[in-house]
Amino acid sequence: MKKLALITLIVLCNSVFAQIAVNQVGYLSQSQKPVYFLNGDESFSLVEKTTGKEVYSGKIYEIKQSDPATGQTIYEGDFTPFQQAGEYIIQTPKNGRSASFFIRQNVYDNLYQESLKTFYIQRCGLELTSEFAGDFVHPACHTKDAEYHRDVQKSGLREVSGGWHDAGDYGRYIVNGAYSVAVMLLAYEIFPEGFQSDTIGIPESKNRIPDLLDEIRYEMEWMLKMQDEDGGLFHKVTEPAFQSLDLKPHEDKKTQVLMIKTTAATADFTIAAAQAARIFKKFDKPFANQCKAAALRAWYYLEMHTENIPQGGFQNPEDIRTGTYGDENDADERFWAAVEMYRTFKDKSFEDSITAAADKITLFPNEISWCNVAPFGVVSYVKLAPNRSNPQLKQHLSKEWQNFCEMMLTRYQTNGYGVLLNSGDYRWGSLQIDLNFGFILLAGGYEFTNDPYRKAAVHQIHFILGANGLNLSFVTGFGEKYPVNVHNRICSLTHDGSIYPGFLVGGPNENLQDPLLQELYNEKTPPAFCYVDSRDSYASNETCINWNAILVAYAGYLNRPHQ
Ligand code: 9MR
Ligand code: ZN
Repeated sequence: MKKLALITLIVLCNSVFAQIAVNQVGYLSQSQKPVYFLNGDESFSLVEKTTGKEVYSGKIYEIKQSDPATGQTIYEGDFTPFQQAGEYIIQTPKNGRSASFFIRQNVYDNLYQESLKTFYIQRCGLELTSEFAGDFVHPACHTKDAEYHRDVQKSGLREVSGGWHDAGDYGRYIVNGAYSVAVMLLAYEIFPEGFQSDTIGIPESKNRIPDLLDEIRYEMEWMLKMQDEDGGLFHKVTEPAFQSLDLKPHEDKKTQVLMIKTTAATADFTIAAAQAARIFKKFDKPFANQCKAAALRAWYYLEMHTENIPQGGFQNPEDIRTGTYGDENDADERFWAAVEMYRTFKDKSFEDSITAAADKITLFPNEISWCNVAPFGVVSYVKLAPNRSNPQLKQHLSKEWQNFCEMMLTRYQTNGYGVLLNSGDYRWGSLQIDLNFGFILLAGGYEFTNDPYRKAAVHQIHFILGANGLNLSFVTGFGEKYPVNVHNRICSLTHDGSIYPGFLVGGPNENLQDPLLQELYNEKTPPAFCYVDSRDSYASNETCINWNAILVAYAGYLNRPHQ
């Protein structure tokens, strides 16, 4: 009860600008510029922050009564026509003032750098130095050889150091690691101009290879070690059970355990390795070839094991209690894998596998995430497969994709704050689900040359950075109000438990899957409010590599020059 009172107090203290929701980082000069209010008023003023001078004023409209996700009645204004670079706030008599924000070109350049840099901060098996990691310096962690779990039926130890810590825990999971790589590589292929920075401040910066690819390579090298001789991938390597939140990475001396090979992990790896084989060719031929050979071996493993192994997806045996990333259905991963194999090897047999896999799956499921990846495969095939590809297949996939985009456009037009999540979609990692929807819509905006798609998609960054019912930017260090008590063990490295900037948190989770959420909320809580900025809320306030992967994809896109 005491905890509850304290948290309420924190929420109240923070609510100086609780009546006006804006993108607290800011808006690109040419972009749409929405603002939301909780009280009706005639008009709003856009005011220069330093001088207090009104530079623009606009009308306020009621747009949404009893929005299902928030229960709020929401009013909207828009200042799109105003493009002058500067720092501003918005105010109205009844709503008070908003958080301050910028309007300028490249307003998300820092967001791109830092959101990508978080992957360096998550690196395992390497000493992080103050030059690059600031307060997050630590000696190399988790470098001891890992033990095979008895289910693997192999003896001895295996050297599998490297890669990124998955999330707030120190586990490393192939499904999620490969998926994160794959999402970022797809974004890089579609919008290469946005991802060229070679100066984000990692050890490989200024080596004339985009830092995105350097960072991805760090994960790829680890994943290559996780591939067995028969081509299959060990599902994960983790400590047996999650340990204290205060355990620093290098102080975790427990031997980590390697779990059985799974087809889901192998399919996800196939996707990433096939992409890497193409993309790294221009920078490092031997490495690209290594990825190519690994992709082929992984693919053969999948051909030899056409059923989902283990049946029903990976589950922990009794003695292991870390994350599962168990996928009930690996057909969508196999589908995307076939697409990437086809694009890399250009062999018709892979295209036949795409067609066969496409028939078995829902191409556009209700959730796009690590266990539902088909839409990325669709985008990759339709946009990037060679011209001579199967026209019927292309047409079929395009049609489904466009239907999805139409559905998303309707959501944008009807949901409060223009979010693509419906009430009911606020699951674990909800914000990333929103960005995934948005990214597929964004790419659709180019495929179908439809401007409204792009606008609705870009709008999601406003939602993530503060234009939402909580008036909160969900990215650490960005905006006036953002999460400060995230669930991530690396916070134990700082004296005040603070976190590096650029991490996207999981976000509101209406399934209340941790004890703190259960204590604070119940089934009557509006879905979008099932969130708490506490390190104990792993189900709403953790960070995770795949959530940041789609943030990097977005920020890179928005960071393209000349827009
Ligand atoms: O992101 C995962 C989410 O979709 C699941 O519902 C949840 C519970 O199984 O697990 C999430 O992934 C966690 C992983 O299992 C372990 N590392 C932290 C991940 C983020 O919370
Ligand atoms: Zn580590």
